[in-house]
Amino acid sequence: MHSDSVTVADIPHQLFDPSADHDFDSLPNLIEFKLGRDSLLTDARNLSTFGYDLGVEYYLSWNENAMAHDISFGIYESLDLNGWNEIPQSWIRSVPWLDRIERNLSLPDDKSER
Ligand SMILES: [Ca+2]
Repeated sequence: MHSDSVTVADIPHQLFDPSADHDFDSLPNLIEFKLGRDSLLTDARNLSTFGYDLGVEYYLSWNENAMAHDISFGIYESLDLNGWNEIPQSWIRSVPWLDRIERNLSLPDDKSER
């Protein structure tokens, strides 16, 4: 009998442990799920785009799984790698797509512009 529903038996056992990294790409299953990656495929490249528009702003862009709304994480900044401050979520622009959420953070080159 064929069914379109997914049961626990259909999920590979390697995915049950949120801290496991069975594809050895240094991303635990929980992070892979949040970022919409395949936990069984070594695909840790191109997780995000970081760049700098000369004299304008720094930017960071990444995608998240639209269904992983119960997992959140923060973006932190530091001037000396000792003290860290979380960047307010209000600074992150979110664009919802059908299967993912595109997140974009832009920081002005001159922080006085914030
Ligand atoms: Ca992994």
